[in-house]
Amino acid sequence: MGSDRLGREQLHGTRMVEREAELPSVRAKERQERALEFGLESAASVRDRKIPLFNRAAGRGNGWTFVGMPFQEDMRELADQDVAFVGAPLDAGTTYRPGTRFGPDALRRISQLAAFTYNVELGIDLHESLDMVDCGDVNVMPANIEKSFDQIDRAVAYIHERGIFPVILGGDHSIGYPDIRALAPYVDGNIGIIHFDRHSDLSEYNMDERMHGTPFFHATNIPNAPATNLVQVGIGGWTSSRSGVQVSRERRASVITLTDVDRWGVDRVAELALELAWKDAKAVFLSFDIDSIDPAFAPGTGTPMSGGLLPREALRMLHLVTREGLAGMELVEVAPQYDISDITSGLGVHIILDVLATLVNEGKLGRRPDATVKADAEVARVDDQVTPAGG
Ligand SMILES: [Mn+2]
Repeated sequence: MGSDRLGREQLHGTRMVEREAELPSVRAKERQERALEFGLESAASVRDRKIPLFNRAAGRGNGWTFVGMPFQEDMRELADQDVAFVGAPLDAGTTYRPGTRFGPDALRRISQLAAFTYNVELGIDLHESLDMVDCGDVNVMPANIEKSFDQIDRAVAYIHERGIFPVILGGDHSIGYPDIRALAPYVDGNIGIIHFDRHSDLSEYNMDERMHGTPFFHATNIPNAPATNLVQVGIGGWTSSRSGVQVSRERRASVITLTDVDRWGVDRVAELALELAWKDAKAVFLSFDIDSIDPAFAPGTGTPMSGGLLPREALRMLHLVTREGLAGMELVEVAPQYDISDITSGLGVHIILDVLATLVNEGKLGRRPDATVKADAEVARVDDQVTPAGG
């Protein structure tokens, strides 16, 4: 053995591993403390208490926020806004093709197309009528669906607690359960659910877990979210599970199929959906699965099923079923890997903005366009009085 004998100590790797001990971690600690302060404490089930509830490091869609609204970095200051967008980048609940963890980013990115927030047909400029912020993403646990539910529940409840309308950007449909669990304590009475989907999502478990075919089984176990106020629109095709349909029958949920839409027409089924969801209820939540739309228009999703709603039908229905107001909404199952030219995420954004516009136009959220005009006129008149005439 000569002096050129190679030992562990000669390895570059050994020297670099040793050097790690000498590297400072001042900035990393500062960043972590700031993230925890601004992002709030996680749910009790999360062991690592250094993980904040809201992800402050990422979740801004590579710099984009939803329709370019301000990023609410310090969540302690969330107080009197009208709308809070929040991402739930989860795909642990997908049973077939994953990818919805990238849904929030895809929605935010393509939402820049709509960043003018103006719609000529609806006669509305959302930016003028609503104070909106993007809260970034909830820190979900990719390998633990129940901890992820606790995180989403806590984050969405934080938004409800402040009387702010949450728009949850999914994520697979398993998040429907924590989204409703978060709302339930803030409603003094029953909650109706309007659920657009090709799948009934009413099974108790998929593969022994509460995956994306199960949210409404567990949501309708919540005492003030009875299944009799659950209206499911668009259910059909070859992937609906029999166990979910059995639950729908036993619990007397209402199922509106595409055959119903064709036979009775969009307006009449929408009227009925509205009536059933609101029957003896105090609030209604909208759960919109993008796969309720025909895959020709929404291919970017894990479990597409042909024969779905046309975008125009869905948008028309949404205008009708949301006009009595909503307590919150989720847009789920956008999986950008399977998308083409961002058409699915783009449609998701369109749906969200149309719902917000309807709520504004019906006087259920923010400032109505005519109220904005009146308020501006009021300000102008006061200005006229206090400003000396001249010029
Ligand atoms: Mn679904």
